[in-house]
Amino acid sequence: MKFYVTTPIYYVNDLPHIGHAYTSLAADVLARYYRMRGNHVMFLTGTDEHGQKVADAAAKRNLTSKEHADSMMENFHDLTLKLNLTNDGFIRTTDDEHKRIVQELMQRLWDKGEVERRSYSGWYCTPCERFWTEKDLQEGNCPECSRPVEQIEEDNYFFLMSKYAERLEQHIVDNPEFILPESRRNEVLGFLRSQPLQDLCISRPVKRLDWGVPLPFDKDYVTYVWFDALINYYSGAQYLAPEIFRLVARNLDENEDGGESLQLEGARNPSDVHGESHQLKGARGPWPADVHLIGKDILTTHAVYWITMLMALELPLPKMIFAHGWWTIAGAKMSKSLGNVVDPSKVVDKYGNDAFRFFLFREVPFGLDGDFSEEALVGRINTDLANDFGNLASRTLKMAENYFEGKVPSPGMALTDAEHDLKAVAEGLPHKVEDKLRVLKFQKAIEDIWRLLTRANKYLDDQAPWKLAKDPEQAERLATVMYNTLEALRILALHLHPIMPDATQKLWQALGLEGDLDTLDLFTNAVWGGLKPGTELNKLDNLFPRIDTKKKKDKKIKQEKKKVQPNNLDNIEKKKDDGLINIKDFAKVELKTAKVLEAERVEGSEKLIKLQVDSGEAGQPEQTRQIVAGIGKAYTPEELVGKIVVVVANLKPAKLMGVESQGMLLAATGDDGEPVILSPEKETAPGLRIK
Ligand code: ME8
Repeated sequence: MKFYVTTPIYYVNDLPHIGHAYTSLAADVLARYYRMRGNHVMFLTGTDEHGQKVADAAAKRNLTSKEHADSMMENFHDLTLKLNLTNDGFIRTTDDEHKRIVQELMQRLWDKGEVERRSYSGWYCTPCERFWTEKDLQEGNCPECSRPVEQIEEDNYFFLMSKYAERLEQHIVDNPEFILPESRRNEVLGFLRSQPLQDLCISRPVKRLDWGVPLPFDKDYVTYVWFDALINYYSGAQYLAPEIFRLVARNLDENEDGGESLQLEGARNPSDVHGESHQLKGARGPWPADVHLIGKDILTTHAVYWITMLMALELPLPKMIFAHGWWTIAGAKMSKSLGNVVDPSKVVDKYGNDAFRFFLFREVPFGLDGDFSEEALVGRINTDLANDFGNLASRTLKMAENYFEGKVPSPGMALTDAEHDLKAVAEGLPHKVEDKLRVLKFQKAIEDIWRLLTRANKYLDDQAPWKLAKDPEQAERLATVMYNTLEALRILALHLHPIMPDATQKLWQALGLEGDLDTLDLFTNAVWGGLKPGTELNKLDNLFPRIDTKKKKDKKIKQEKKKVQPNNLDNIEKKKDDGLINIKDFAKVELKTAKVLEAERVEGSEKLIKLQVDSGEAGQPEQTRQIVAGIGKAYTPEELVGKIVVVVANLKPAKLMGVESQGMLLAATGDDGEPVILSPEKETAPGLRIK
């Protein structure tokens, strides 16, 4: 099977921002996923370098258009490296090979009578590079950018797009997944049904704009930038296709006279694509695209111009066009003038590539608009990645190290419902994820994967290996529990790899597994029980260190404290001589429930354990604090994670053995003199006030 995914090629008139990163990352997730499903994959991205906008941007910098494009494309190319994209090619519309193919296709359209020369007068918007009719205009201005338009009369070349209107509409009706999401499909159908489709002007006279691909049949004109740009999807599939596609094509050539075909699975024969025959060299390569990923801003150019053009060229049509939603900042469009453009490189430098990728696809359903904020990103990192994922990995591996000398234990034969349950969730996962990713429901796929993650965390909490470890008779049960949790982690690493390639590869190695996850087959590897007992496990650094949101808040609190009047009675300590305190005094002590997120021993101390606890108000963003407690002789760090405890939340921070404690954990002293932690009688949320 093959899978070909594209991103828009980005204009080199500006710098990349998180919107560009979003589309490219979505393509990368798909490319990685389909590679892991055994497909020959092609993933293409690149830059759109011709046209008026680029020529204008170059003129502003006193550079030639090519000099400008050469320097600006670097920013987009660098971003592919920063985001760890696995694109197979990076196409530039100034590549000689691309220009040659544009000319080849334009000549074909001309020869087939799909293009006509006409005298034309109309309203032209220079920044949008589009002609408008009188009735399109809004208050005399361009309906797209609201800028003034000018009346232009000239001869131009027109693609006879109108004659494909019916066929296009029928194709969209017959193929419900051709344009996704459905709202965008309806938008295109609405557009086609509301007005007759016009022919499209596809040339610009050189005297007005010379920065473009010359028309092969008239040297006084260049190709309209959108026509040149859209062809990248086809031209790139010819000259930038990974070697494997060329091998397939070569093998087919050698076997043309009826010898046994060496055709790889899914590689296409020129005559069996959509039942149409076409002669272009390399047609047995990745074409047609399986998914064109675009933003909702460029839907018409793709769903209407590009598709009718392919129809006219008699080339196979792409399988799907997916137009995703828009990222805004505090509800506003990103723009230089507002100064709110978010540079994806900076986000990656600060929070890591995996966290950025995860956030983009977890936070907002692909297809809908979303608002980007650092606060929301940090929330996801601390909750989903540090608490749920990182924690499961680190506590499981730590326990395996402590209880089984860092080796995968051999599970016992006796399995309980808990194991059957965990296994069933894991076994259902590959097909669930496949169903979601087929229609690009990234968020839903992540939710499915998280179901296994949550189940594994619960399994660990319920089975409490730290308790089993204390009882030699439970040795077999302990091995079973640890084996199953490690196995769940292995399945999680496989499924999360396309979304978080770095963290999952680290986890894979920590599980003692070999190979590059990118090259492994997902379905064969995701069979439950793949982990071999006896495998040496490796150390794992914290996959997603928690981001301290407290420092910022402390600063705020300090500033507010300064405002408190010194003669405020509430701030004056009153001495009591009877040893009793009144209710007001008690009310000053802020007691809260808190959830233990992480726990580890303070180095060099038998007694002290350092805890990260969430003491946030219920329903509010998480508030984490570090508490050092002298409970190390009675409790192991592993058994503390997940527990709801009671803390004094407004105690002045103090240092214990050099480690800061921001509060106190409440514990009673048991009969044996050892501490017994206080917990609410029923399972409660963290952050509840105790009064
Ligand atoms: O339109 N949110 O290039 P372009 C989400 N060269 N995605 C966004 C976004 C945002 N705020 N802003 C941009 C062009 N994008 C043409 C394309 S293709 C043959 C030619 C993404 O640099 C989204 O994918 O303006 C959008 O479609 C694309 O960047 C536009 O990039």
